Amino acid sequence: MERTLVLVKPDGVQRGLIGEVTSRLERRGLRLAAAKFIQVSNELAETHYAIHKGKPFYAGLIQYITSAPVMAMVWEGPSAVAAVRQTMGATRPTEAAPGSLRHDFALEIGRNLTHASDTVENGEKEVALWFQPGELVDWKRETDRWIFEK
Ligand code: IDP
Ligand code: MG
Repeated sequence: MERTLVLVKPDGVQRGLIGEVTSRLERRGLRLAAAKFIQVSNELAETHYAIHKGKPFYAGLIQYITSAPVMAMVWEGPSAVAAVRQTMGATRPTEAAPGSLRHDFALEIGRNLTHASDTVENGEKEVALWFQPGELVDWKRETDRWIFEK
């Protein structure tokens, strides 16, 4: 089953949108596999965003993600990576599809509410970076067979 890392970033937490994000992923049919509410260290922020090191927005991005707690979650399901990215919307909120979270709740790229893994490979890496294996819950949901074809 495909897994993806989702973060409700500090702006989403401060604005009381943890429930909104979680609710949209639940109602889409994705299955929660892990969750924790944490203050992100500089070290974790820098490892997570290593790919953006050297870009003009990098320092601000590290400041942003460490400025208040985040809600970190692992969601799973068929095509979970693509499905979650679609529910979040494009990185720049003014380009996000109407109905997506970033369209409905954000205006600026530097305050775009959420993180979601962008590829299956990065999903696996990010889940391993943010969660210990024992923190992932392996479970069957009563509704799985009505949402997952196989
Ligand atoms: P993603 O979060 O949609 O995967 P990425 O391109 O991986 O987008 O960028 C990571 C995060 O860095 C974005 O979500 C956003 O918060 C921030 N970011 C990206 N580009 C800019 C920018 O041009 N200015 C400010 N922040 C940016
Ligand atoms: Mg990204």
